[in-house]
Amino acid sequence: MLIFHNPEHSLHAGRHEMFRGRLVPCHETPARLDHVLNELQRRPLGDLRTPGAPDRALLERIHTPRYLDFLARAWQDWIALDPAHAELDILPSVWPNPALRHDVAPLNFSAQVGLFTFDAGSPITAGTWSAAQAGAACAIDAARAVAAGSGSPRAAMALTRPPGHHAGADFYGGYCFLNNSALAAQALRDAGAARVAVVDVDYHHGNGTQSIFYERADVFTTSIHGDPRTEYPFYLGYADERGHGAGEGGNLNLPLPAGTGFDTWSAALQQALAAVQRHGAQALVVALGVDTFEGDPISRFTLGSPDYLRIGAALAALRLPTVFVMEGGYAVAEVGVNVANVLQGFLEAA
Ligand code: SP5
Ligand code: ZN
Repeated sequence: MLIFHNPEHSLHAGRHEMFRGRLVPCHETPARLDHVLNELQRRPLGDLRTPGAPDRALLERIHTPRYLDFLARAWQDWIALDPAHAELDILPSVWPNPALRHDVAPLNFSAQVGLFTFDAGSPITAGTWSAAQAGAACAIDAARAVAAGSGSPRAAMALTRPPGHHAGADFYGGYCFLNNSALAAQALRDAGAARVAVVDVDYHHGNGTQSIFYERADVFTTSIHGDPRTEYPFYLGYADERGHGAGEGGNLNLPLPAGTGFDTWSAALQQALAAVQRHGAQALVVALGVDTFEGDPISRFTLGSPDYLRIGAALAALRLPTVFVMEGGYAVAEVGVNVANVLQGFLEAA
Protein backbone atom coordinates (compact mmCIF):
# COMPACT_ATOMS: atom_id res chain seq x y z
CA MET A 1 0.00 0.00 0.00
CA LEU A 2 1.06 3.64 -0.38
CA ILE A 3 2.52 5.03 2.84
CA PHE A 4 2.69 8.81 3.01
CA HIS A 5 5.26 9.66 5.66
CA ASN A 6 5.81 13.09 7.14
CA PRO A 7 9.29 14.33 6.16
CA GLU A 8 8.96 17.25 8.61
CA HIS A 9 7.78 15.30 11.67
CA SER A 10 10.99 15.80 13.65
CA LEU A 11 10.52 19.59 13.51
CA HIS A 12 7.93 19.02 16.25
CA ALA A 13 9.95 18.00 19.29
CA GLY A 14 8.51 19.12 22.61
CA ARG A 15 10.74 19.15 25.64
CA HIS A 16 8.32 18.79 28.54
CA GLU A 17 4.75 17.97 29.53
CA MET A 18 3.18 18.82 32.88
CA PHE A 19 2.57 15.81 35.14
CA ARG A 20 1.69 15.97 38.84
CA GLY A 21 3.35 19.30 39.51
CA ARG A 22 6.48 18.61 37.47
CA LEU A 23 7.62 19.09 33.91
CA VAL A 24 8.56 15.61 32.66
CA PRO A 25 10.10 14.62 29.29
CA CYS A 26 7.56 14.37 26.46
CA HIS A 27 6.30 10.88 25.61
CA GLU A 28 5.42 11.90 22.06
CA THR A 29 8.89 11.99 20.48
CA PRO A 30 10.40 11.90 16.95
CA ALA A 31 11.97 8.48 17.71
CA ARG A 32 8.47 6.93 17.63
CA LEU A 33 8.12 7.49 13.90
CA ASP A 34 11.72 6.61 13.16
CA HIS A 35 11.07 3.13 14.62
CA VAL A 36 8.12 2.64 12.26
CA LEU A 37 10.17 3.74 9.26
CA ASN A 38 12.98 1.35 10.29
CA GLU A 39 10.54 -1.54 10.55
CA LEU A 40 9.11 -0.70 7.12
CA GLN A 41 12.64 -0.90 5.67
CA ARG A 42 12.88 -4.46 7.02
CA ARG A 43 9.38 -5.49 5.92
CA PRO A 44 8.25 -4.37 2.47
CA LEU A 45 4.60 -3.57 3.24
CA GLY A 46 4.23 -0.59 0.97
CA ASP A 47 5.77 2.18 -1.10
CA LEU A 48 6.89 5.25 0.84
CA ARG A 49 5.79 8.62 -0.52
CA THR A 50 6.11 12.20 0.67
CA PRO A 51 3.01 14.41 0.64
CA GLY A 52 2.27 17.50 -1.45
CA ALA A 53 1.38 20.88 0.02
CA PRO A 54 -1.42 20.94 2.62
CA ASP A 55 -4.83 21.99 1.24
CA ARG A 56 -5.84 25.06 3.30
CA ALA A 57 -9.45 24.89 2.05
CA LEU A 58 -9.76 21.33 3.36
CA LEU A 59 -8.11 22.29 6.67
CA GLU A 60 -10.86 24.91 7.02
CA ARG A 61 -13.57 22.27 6.53
CA ILE A 62 -12.40 20.67 9.81
CA HIS A 63 -10.77 23.52 11.78
CA THR A 64 -11.78 27.16 12.28
CA PRO A 65 -9.74 29.86 10.49
CA ARG A 66 -9.06 31.64 13.79
CA TYR A 67 -7.60 28.44 15.29
CA LEU A 68 -5.44 27.78 12.21
CA ASP A 69 -4.23 31.41 12.29
CA PHE A 70 -3.32 31.02 15.97
CA LEU A 71 -1.22 27.89 15.27
CA ALA A 72 0.47 29.58 12.31
CA ARG A 73 1.66 32.58 14.32
CA ALA A 74 2.00 31.14 17.85
CA TRP A 75 5.77 30.65 17.73
CA GLN A 76 6.57 34.11 16.35
CA ASP A 77 4.27 35.72 18.93
CA TRP A 78 6.02 33.74 21.67
CA ILE A 79 9.49 34.84 20.52
CA ALA A 80 8.30 38.43 20.18
CA LEU A 81 7.49 38.45 23.91
CA ASP A 82 11.13 37.60 24.73
CA PRO A 83 13.88 36.24 22.45
CA ALA A 84 14.95 33.95 25.33
CA HIS A 85 11.70 32.04 24.72
CA ALA A 86 13.46 30.31 21.80
CA GLU A 87 14.79 27.81 24.34
CA LEU A 88 11.37 27.12 25.90
CA ASP A 89 8.21 25.30 24.82
CA ILE A 90 4.83 27.04 24.80
CA LEU A 91 2.61 25.56 27.52
CA PRO A 92 -0.63 27.07 28.89
CA SER A 93 -1.08 28.36 32.42
CA VAL A 94 -4.68 29.68 32.34
CA TRP A 95 -7.91 28.41 30.75
CA PRO A 96 -11.48 29.69 30.35
CA ASN A 97 -13.59 27.19 32.30
CA PRO A 98 -17.35 27.12 31.49
CA ALA A 99 -18.03 30.07 33.84
CA LEU A 100 -15.66 32.31 31.85
CA ARG A 101 -16.06 33.81 28.36
CA HIS A 102 -14.93 31.94 25.24
CA ASP A 103 -16.23 34.52 22.74
CA VAL A 104 -13.64 37.20 23.51
CA ALA A 105 -10.29 37.38 21.70
CA PRO A 106 -7.70 38.26 24.35
CA LEU A 107 -4.60 40.20 23.32
CA ASN A 108 -2.48 38.57 26.04
CA PHE A 109 -0.56 35.63 24.54
CA SER A 110 -0.95 33.24 27.50
CA ALA A 111 -4.67 33.92 27.48
CA GLN A 112 -4.80 33.05 23.78
CA VAL A 113 -2.94 29.77 24.39
CA GLY A 114 -5.41 28.78 27.10
CA LEU A 115 -8.32 29.55 24.81
CA PHE A 116 -7.10 27.02 22.23
CA THR A 117 -6.00 24.04 24.34
CA PHE A 118 -7.38 21.80 27.07
CA ASP A 119 -4.24 20.39 28.70
CA ALA A 120 -0.70 21.29 29.74
CA GLY A 121 0.85 18.23 28.10
CA SER A 122 1.01 19.41 24.49
CA PRO A 123 3.89 21.83 23.98
CA ILE A 124 4.09 24.02 20.87
CA THR A 125 7.67 24.30 19.59
CA ALA A 126 9.37 26.20 16.77
CA GLY A 127 8.51 23.53 14.19
CA THR A 128 5.10 22.40 15.41
CA TRP A 129 3.09 24.20 12.73
CA SER A 130 5.32 22.96 9.88
CA ALA A 131 5.23 19.39 11.16
CA ALA A 132 1.47 19.45 11.76
CA GLN A 133 0.74 20.86 8.30
CA ALA A 134 2.92 18.26 6.54
CA GLY A 135 1.20 15.58 8.63
CA ALA A 136 -2.23 16.82 7.59
CA ALA A 137 -1.02 16.67 3.98
CA CYS A 138 -0.09 13.00 4.53
CA ALA A 139 -3.63 12.22 5.70
CA ILE A 140 -5.25 14.14 2.86
CA ASP A 141 -2.98 12.60 0.19
CA ALA A 142 -3.51 9.08 1.59
CA ALA A 143 -7.29 9.58 1.46
CA ARG A 144 -7.20 10.97 -2.07
CA ALA A 145 -4.99 8.10 -3.26
CA VAL A 146 -7.47 5.56 -1.88
CA ALA A 147 -10.42 7.48 -3.33
CA ALA A 148 -8.72 7.46 -6.73
CA GLY A 149 -8.59 3.67 -6.57
CA SER A 150 -4.95 3.30 -5.65
CA GLY A 151 -3.74 0.10 -4.06
CA SER A 152 -4.81 -3.51 -4.17
CA PRO A 153 -6.40 -3.80 -1.66
CA ARG A 154 -7.53 -0.15 -1.80
CA ALA A 155 -5.63 1.11 1.25
CA ALA A 156 -3.05 3.71 2.22
CA MET A 157 -1.42 5.00 5.35
CA ALA A 158 -0.59 8.43 6.75
CA LEU A 159 2.54 7.76 8.78
CA THR A 160 2.88 10.93 10.77
CA ARG A 161 3.31 12.72 14.05
CA PRO A 162 2.26 14.77 15.92
CA PRO A 163 -0.93 12.70 16.23
CA GLY A 164 -4.39 14.19 15.66
CA HIS A 165 -7.41 12.54 17.26
CA HIS A 166 -7.61 14.75 20.38
CA ALA A 167 -7.65 17.98 18.30
CA GLY A 168 -11.07 19.54 17.70
CA ALA A 169 -12.33 22.22 15.35
CA ASP A 170 -10.73 24.97 17.44
CA PHE A 171 -8.53 23.35 20.04
CA TYR A 172 -5.40 21.27 20.52
CA GLY A 173 -4.42 18.86 23.30
CA GLY A 174 -3.32 15.29 23.96
CA TYR A 175 -0.19 15.88 21.81
CA CYS A 176 -2.51 16.67 18.82
CA PHE A 177 -2.84 19.89 16.75
CA LEU A 178 -4.53 19.08 13.42
CA ASN A 179 -7.01 16.20 13.34
CA ASN A 180 -5.47 14.04 10.63
CA SER A 181 -8.09 11.29 10.88
CA ALA A 182 -10.93 13.83 10.52
CA LEU A 183 -9.16 15.40 7.55
CA ALA A 184 -8.83 11.97 5.90
CA ALA A 185 -12.55 11.31 6.48
CA GLN A 186 -13.48 14.70 5.01
CA ALA A 187 -11.22 14.12 2.00
CA LEU A 188 -12.92 10.75 1.38
CA ARG A 189 -16.35 12.46 1.61
CA ASP A 190 -15.29 15.22 -0.78
CA ALA A 191 -13.99 12.59 -3.23
CA GLY A 192 -17.43 11.00 -3.40
CA ALA A 193 -17.91 8.50 -0.54
CA ALA A 194 -21.45 9.24 0.69
CA ARG A 195 -20.77 7.78 4.13
CA VAL A 196 -17.45 7.36 5.87
CA ALA A 197 -16.59 5.69 9.18
CA VAL A 198 -13.74 6.47 11.56
CA VAL A 199 -12.71 3.55 13.78
CA ASP A 200 -10.42 4.82 16.56
CA VAL A 201 -8.35 2.04 18.17
CA ASP A 202 -5.96 4.32 20.11
CA TYR A 203 -5.95 3.67 23.89
CA HIS A 204 -7.36 7.16 24.49
CA HIS A 205 -10.84 8.28 23.46
CA GLY A 206 -10.80 10.25 20.19
CA ASN A 207 -12.54 13.27 21.67
CA GLY A 208 -11.55 15.65 18.88
CA THR A 209 -12.84 13.41 16.09
CA GLN A 210 -16.06 12.71 18.00
CA SER A 211 -16.74 16.41 18.58
CA ILE A 212 -15.99 17.37 14.96
CA PHE A 213 -18.55 14.92 13.55
CA TYR A 214 -21.00 14.79 16.49
CA GLU A 215 -23.87 16.52 14.67
CA ARG A 216 -23.15 15.11 11.19
CA ALA A 217 -24.90 12.09 9.65
CA ASP A 218 -22.28 11.50 6.94
CA VAL A 219 -19.33 10.47 9.12
CA PHE A 220 -19.86 7.69 11.69
CA THR A 221 -17.36 7.69 14.54
CA THR A 222 -16.54 4.87 16.93
CA SER A 223 -13.78 4.61 19.54
CA ILE A 224 -12.51 1.76 21.75
CA HIS A 225 -10.61 3.21 24.70
CA GLY A 226 -9.73 3.25 28.37
CA ASP A 227 -12.71 4.16 30.56
CA PRO A 228 -12.67 7.97 30.86
CA ARG A 229 -13.63 7.74 34.54
CA THR A 230 -9.97 6.84 35.11
CA GLU A 231 -8.20 7.44 31.77
CA TYR A 232 -7.28 10.51 29.72
CA PRO A 233 -9.05 12.57 28.27
CA PHE A 234 -11.50 12.07 31.18
CA TYR A 235 -14.19 14.57 30.15
CA LEU A 236 -15.52 12.75 27.06
CA GLY A 237 -15.74 9.17 25.79
CA TYR A 238 -18.67 7.74 27.79
CA ALA A 239 -21.04 5.14 26.34
CA ASP A 240 -24.06 7.47 26.47
CA GLU A 241 -22.54 9.88 23.88
CA ARG A 242 -24.41 8.76 20.75
CA GLY A 243 -24.36 11.88 18.56
CA HIS A 244 -26.76 14.80 18.34
CA GLY A 245 -29.27 16.25 15.86
CA ALA A 246 -28.61 14.91 12.36
CA GLY A 247 -25.73 12.95 13.93
CA GLU A 248 -27.96 11.14 16.46
CA GLY A 249 -26.82 7.49 16.50
CA GLY A 250 -23.66 8.41 14.58
CA ASN A 251 -21.20 7.92 17.45
CA LEU A 252 -20.41 4.71 19.34
CA ASN A 253 -18.11 4.76 22.37
CA LEU A 254 -16.80 1.47 23.73
CA PRO A 255 -14.96 2.31 26.98
CA LEU A 256 -13.14 -0.61 28.61
CA PRO A 257 -11.57 -0.82 32.07
CA ALA A 258 -7.84 -0.43 32.62
CA GLY A 259 -6.25 -3.89 32.49
CA THR A 260 -8.37 -5.10 29.56
CA GLY A 261 -6.69 -7.79 27.42
CA PHE A 262 -7.06 -8.80 23.78
CA ASP A 263 -10.09 -11.14 24.07
CA THR A 264 -12.33 -8.44 25.54
CA TRP A 265 -10.74 -5.75 23.37
CA SER A 266 -11.31 -7.68 20.12
CA ALA A 267 -14.95 -8.36 21.06
CA ALA A 268 -15.34 -4.55 21.29
CA LEU A 269 -13.66 -4.21 17.89
CA GLN A 270 -16.22 -6.64 16.41
CA GLN A 271 -19.00 -4.48 17.89
CA ALA A 272 -17.44 -1.36 16.36
CA LEU A 273 -17.04 -3.01 12.93
CA ALA A 274 -20.63 -4.33 12.97
CA ALA A 275 -21.79 -0.76 13.64
CA VAL A 276 -19.69 0.49 10.71
CA GLN A 277 -21.45 -2.02 8.45
CA ARG A 278 -24.92 -1.09 9.78
CA HIS A 279 -24.11 2.55 9.07
CA GLY A 280 -23.41 1.69 5.41
CA ALA A 281 -19.95 3.23 5.28
CA GLN A 282 -18.33 3.24 1.85
CA ALA A 283 -14.86 4.05 3.16
CA LEU A 284 -12.98 3.56 6.41
CA VAL A 285 -10.48 5.64 8.36
CA VAL A 286 -8.55 3.81 11.10
CA ALA A 287 -7.18 6.11 13.80
CA LEU A 288 -4.27 3.78 14.52
CA GLY A 289 -2.82 4.19 17.99
CA VAL A 290 -0.76 1.30 19.33
CA ASP A 291 -0.75 2.57 22.92
CA THR A 292 -3.04 -0.41 23.69
CA PHE A 293 0.25 -2.39 23.89
CA GLU A 294 1.09 -4.09 27.21
CA GLY A 295 4.39 -2.22 27.44
CA ASP A 296 2.99 1.27 26.89
CA PRO A 297 4.26 3.63 29.60
CA ILE A 298 1.12 5.82 29.84
CA SER A 299 -1.67 3.31 29.07
CA ARG A 300 -3.21 0.28 30.73
CA PHE A 301 -4.45 -2.34 28.22
CA THR A 302 -2.42 -5.53 27.73
CA LEU A 303 -2.33 -6.26 23.98
CA GLY A 304 0.72 -8.18 22.74
CA SER A 305 2.59 -7.61 19.47
CA PRO A 306 1.00 -10.64 17.66
CA ASP A 307 -2.47 -9.26 18.47
CA TYR A 308 -1.85 -6.38 16.03
CA LEU A 309 -1.75 -8.89 13.13
CA ARG A 310 -5.28 -9.98 14.10
CA ILE A 311 -6.46 -6.37 14.35
CA GLY A 312 -5.27 -5.79 10.79
CA ALA A 313 -7.06 -8.93 9.59
CA ALA A 314 -10.31 -7.91 11.34
CA LEU A 315 -10.21 -4.49 9.68
CA ALA A 316 -9.57 -6.06 6.25
CA ALA A 317 -12.71 -8.21 6.65
CA LEU A 318 -14.82 -5.07 6.11
CA ARG A 319 -13.55 -5.00 2.49
CA LEU A 320 -13.70 -1.20 2.45
CA PRO A 321 -11.29 1.34 0.96
CA THR A 322 -9.19 2.07 4.05
CA VAL A 323 -6.95 4.90 5.24
CA PHE A 324 -4.74 4.20 8.25
CA VAL A 325 -3.71 7.30 10.20
CA MET A 326 -0.96 7.07 12.82
CA GLU A 327 -2.04 8.20 16.30
CA GLY A 328 -0.48 7.27 19.69
CA GLY A 329 1.90 4.57 20.99
CA TYR A 330 4.71 5.37 23.42
CA ALA A 331 6.57 2.08 24.01
CA VAL A 332 8.97 3.62 21.55
CA ALA A 333 11.04 0.56 20.60
CA GLU A 334 7.92 -1.56 19.90
CA VAL A 335 5.84 1.03 18.04
CA GLY A 336 7.41 0.03 14.71
CA VAL A 337 6.71 -3.70 15.07
CA ASN A 338 3.15 -3.11 16.28
CA VAL A 339 2.20 -0.69 13.50
CA ALA A 340 3.80 -2.89 10.83
CA ASN A 341 1.93 -5.89 12.26
CA VAL A 342 -1.43 -4.14 11.71
CA LEU A 343 -0.52 -3.40 8.09
CA GLN A 344 0.81 -6.94 7.51
CA GLY A 345 -2.29 -8.53 9.05
CA PHE A 346 -4.46 -6.29 6.86
CA LEU A 347 -2.58 -7.10 3.65
CA GLU A 348 -2.43 -10.86 4.33
CA ALA A 349 -6.20 -11.02 4.98
CA ALA A 350 -7.25 -8.74 2.13
C1 SP5 B 1 -2.49 10.70 20.85
C2 SP5 B 1 -2.39 10.23 22.27
O1 SP5 B 1 -2.22 9.04 22.52
N1 SP5 B 1 -2.43 11.17 23.23
C3 SP5 B 1 -2.35 10.82 24.61
C4 SP5 B 1 -2.26 12.01 25.51
C5 SP5 B 1 -2.12 11.59 26.94
N2 SP5 B 1 -1.69 12.69 27.75
C6 SP5 B 1 -1.75 12.51 29.18
C7 SP5 B 1 -0.76 11.49 29.64
C8 SP5 B 1 -0.52 11.57 31.11
C9 SP5 B 1 0.44 10.52 31.53
N3 SP5 B 1 1.61 11.08 32.08
C10 SP5 B 1 2.45 10.11 32.71
C11 SP5 B 1 3.81 10.66 32.94
C12 SP5 B 1 4.55 9.80 33.90
N4 SP5 B 1 5.79 9.36 33.42
ZN1 ZN C 1 -3.44 7.52 22.82
